[in-house]
Amino acid sequence: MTTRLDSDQTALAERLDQPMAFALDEPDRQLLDDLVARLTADPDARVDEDDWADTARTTSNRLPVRLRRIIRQFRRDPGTEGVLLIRGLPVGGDDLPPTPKDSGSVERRATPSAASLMLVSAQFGEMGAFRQEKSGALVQNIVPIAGNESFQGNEGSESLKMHIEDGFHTHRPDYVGLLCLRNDHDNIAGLRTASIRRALPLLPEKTRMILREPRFVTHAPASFGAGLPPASALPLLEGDPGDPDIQVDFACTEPLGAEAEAAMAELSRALDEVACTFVLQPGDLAVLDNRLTLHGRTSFRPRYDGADRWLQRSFMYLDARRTRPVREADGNVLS
Ligand SMILES: O=C(O)CCC(=O)C(=O)O
Ligand SMILES: [Fe+2]
Repeated sequence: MTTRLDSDQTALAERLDQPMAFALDEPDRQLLDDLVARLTADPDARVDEDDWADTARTTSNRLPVRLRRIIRQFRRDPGTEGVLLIRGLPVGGDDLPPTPKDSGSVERRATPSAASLMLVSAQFGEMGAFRQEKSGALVQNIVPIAGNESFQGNEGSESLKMHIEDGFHTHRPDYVGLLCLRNDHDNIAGLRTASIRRALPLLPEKTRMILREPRFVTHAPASFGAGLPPASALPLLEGDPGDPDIQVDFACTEPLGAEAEAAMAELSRALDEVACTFVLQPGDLAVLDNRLTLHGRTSFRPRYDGADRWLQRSFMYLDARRTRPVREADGNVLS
């Protein structure tokens, strides 16, 4: 199923089994512009400075009530898709600079898009980033990099396999935010999502049982670099057998033995069958429940001319105490 997000918003929200969606109206938009203007007033402000992040968190309480209400609802029950789509956020408009071209690109400056992303993300949970990935920056640029076309990571442009973000990590984020600043030239790059809530009914009990056993090893993705301890065998499904959490990365998870391999292939087919594809437009923020919903990307053709696809990403945690042992000085960076 492909959803072109320039289609009629009401129809999108009303269709069954569509992600929860929210579009800012004109008064909301004015309020957002005002909050973003405050957070971007100082040209020397840096997103990763504690003071700025603290101000963004406090300011997020002034977001439109309707938006805060749907976020609160999504946190309690992320629906069948595990995706909340928020449309119409300010991302810089005509003043948007060229799409970055450097590997490992992050946004340290308090730009309008970074401010929008941090404001909304702060209502989902506490912000976090990994020291080993994208240098621990809270706002990470997701852009195609010349020479990395076939890379199974966010710098590639060939199709990216479905994955839970940082599935190998004990402290993987609870939510992942992907904010579109600029789409690809051909307007075809699609964010793919698939939730275990929709795929589970397609799996026989025997397969579910195997997926609940520690017969799968998920390695760290290439974006994490080397130097991590070896991964141990874990289940792919955990929690309530009728409504489990999922942890798998089809580029990095290794099944142990033929039975586990067959079960993982069945899981992959079931997820493909229920997958949705979204062609995000500038100002669209997709928030994924990373316990339930995998994501990937269809292929596209970058030109490396400064006008390529550009997303910004954030990671959110529901419980700051859970990650405290790996956050030095109670900061936002996990190591
Ligand atoms: O490019 C995309 O749409 C998603 C890339 C991705 O998986 C990520 O940034 O985590
Ligand atoms: Fe990802």
